[in-house]
Amino acid sequence: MFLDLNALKKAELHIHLEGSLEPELMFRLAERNGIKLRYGSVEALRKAYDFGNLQDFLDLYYSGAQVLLQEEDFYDLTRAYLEKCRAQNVTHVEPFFDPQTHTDRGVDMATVVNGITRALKEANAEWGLSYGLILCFLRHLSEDEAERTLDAALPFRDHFIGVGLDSSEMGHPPSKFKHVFARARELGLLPVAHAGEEGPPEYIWQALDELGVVRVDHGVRATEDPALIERLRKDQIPLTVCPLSNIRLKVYDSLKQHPILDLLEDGLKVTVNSDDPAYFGGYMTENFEALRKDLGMTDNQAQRLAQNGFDAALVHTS
Ligand code: ES4
Ligand code: ZN
Repeated sequence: MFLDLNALKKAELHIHLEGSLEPELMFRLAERNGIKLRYGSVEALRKAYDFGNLQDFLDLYYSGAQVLLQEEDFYDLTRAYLEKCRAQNVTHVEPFFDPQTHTDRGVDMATVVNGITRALKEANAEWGLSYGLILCFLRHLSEDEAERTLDAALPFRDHFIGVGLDSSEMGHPPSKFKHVFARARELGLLPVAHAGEEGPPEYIWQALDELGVVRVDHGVRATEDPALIERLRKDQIPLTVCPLSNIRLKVYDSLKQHPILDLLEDGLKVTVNSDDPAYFGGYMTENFEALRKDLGMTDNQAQRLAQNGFDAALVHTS
């Protein structure tokens, strides 16, 4: 008998809350807020989830997020994701959110943070889920806008454990955000960044050496640079790898080409994550199952990958 991957205790370290917005909830929130969606039905919307690259996806992801307006919307979004975690035995989460996607539409930082935090606190009280929230800066916008976002988040400093960097990678290297990350670190926020998803190994070096990241999101293009692989291995820098995401966004043609198990066997601290589960066809269990089916992941490898998720966590609440 195979190990039950749903029952396996897991931690998720790379999930964008806005990327957990399922079409059904999107339609429900659109109706509640009097917003007309470009797609006529849940089925038509799901059909549009056929992406050629990261930017194709981001266009739909930002458009979908427009239904999020009230504190209750952010609460419902987060609560639905956390219920999924409960069903899949994901007992620790460190989710991202993108405040600029909302504040740039006139939604208050307080509305966003309070809705998300209420759902997280509730899940902790109801079933003991542990968590740490990470605020991401949108890298296609300027560093100055990131600085102002950090300012706006300061009244909520206690609600976050870290800062991240996401959105369109190409042409927006980590070095662009050196100053804002330095200030975040001085505030005691732990730095992470997306790097080496579509971008070159050089962006991973920059995330490490210029932003001081303690964990790299994706990082799979490190395989192109042996010296970088050695650095990640020696320093045990965790990589939050997202297998189904990489296939849906055409980082690899097929999961059979995915390097995650090679990286694991090379001694890197790799973890499995869902990224944007509502858009990429699966949550944590589905990502693990895909690795078993297409890459022949063994039960022992599954257990090591799941344990790495807890080892790589930024907060250790027991
Ligand atoms: C993202 Cl897959 C991915 N990459 C970069 N930024 C993102 N934001 C949401 N999902
Ligand atoms: Zn991501």
